[in-house]
Amino acid sequence: MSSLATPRRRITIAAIALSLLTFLLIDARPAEAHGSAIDPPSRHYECARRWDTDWQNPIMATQDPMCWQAWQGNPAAMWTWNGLIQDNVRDDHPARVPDGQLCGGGDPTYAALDTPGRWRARDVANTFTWTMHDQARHGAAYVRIYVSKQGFDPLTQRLRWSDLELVKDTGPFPAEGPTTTDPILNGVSYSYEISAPGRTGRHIVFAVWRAGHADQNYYMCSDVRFPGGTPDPTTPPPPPPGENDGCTARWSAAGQWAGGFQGDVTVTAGQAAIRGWTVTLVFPDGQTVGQSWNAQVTSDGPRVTARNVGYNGDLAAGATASFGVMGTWLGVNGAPALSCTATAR
Ligand SMILES: [Cu+2]
Repeated sequence: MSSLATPRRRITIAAIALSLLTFLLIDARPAEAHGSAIDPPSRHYECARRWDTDWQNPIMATQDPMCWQAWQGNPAAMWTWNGLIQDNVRDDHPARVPDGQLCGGGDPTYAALDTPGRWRARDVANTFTWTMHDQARHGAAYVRIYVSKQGFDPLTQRLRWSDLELVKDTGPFPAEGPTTTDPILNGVSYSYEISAPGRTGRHIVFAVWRAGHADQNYYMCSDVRFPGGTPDPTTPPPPPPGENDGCTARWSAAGQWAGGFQGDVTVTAGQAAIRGWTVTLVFPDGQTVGQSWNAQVTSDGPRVTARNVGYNGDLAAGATASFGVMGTWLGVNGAPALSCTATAR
């Protein structure tokens, strides 16, 4: 009997060690995550929250067309709603985040957030409470909150810096307060009273949050509707062509062994020639990527960004390039979600 007990105990210890490691890995993900505005919600937080597990449901196209075009454009960006950041901006936000790209934080991965249209808007009074969430307890060097000026039309215009009025600058503050019990947020929220007089109808509340631990900057657009103004047209204008039609990316698992895996990605140009590509991979099970080849690869938690290198960015229409990654996994090794953004020739 004891000869059976020993291996069984060994298995039990191994199982406990594995579940502990899995727990640590899973637990590390919220800590690496960051945050955004949650009320009124930023475009990316709202779309992620509403459609996260149902993002291919075609009903979204009519119920929530702006989220639909964002999910269609880049699902990986929506899953990483908490990672819309730019590093090392040195407080020169307009230099990194040009006019027309404010809602996407100047990051092409999030370009769909800049598309004007009928984003779901929260009804607010001219004085309202704005709340953001800090998952990783970064605190802030500052949060600067802006509201668009009267006359700006979020249905038809892309947001520019000159469209905005600064209504709040918090200055530095530490991460403070109780951790929320919400499993997705899992951090601390900060609320501010915002006063935006003289405005009616649809507007955008834009914010820059510079984190307290590093020169790490978050950008976020929340859609609101002040009392008065004209209601939204019932027939929306047709959405402009997608920003991400220039290429597609396909994953193929090339190998898997204890703790490790290798995968190959094939990038295919669309109906026009391109001169560069960026593939975003979001790994569902806490995998991390170590080595890579034929691409410049950077990782931010589960989100891995791969850019072409000098010799494989220029592709004729329909032509392909490929790159590979090697990484580690534990417990479950699900395939990543991929999206591809091209630079036009
Ligand atoms: Cu962070």
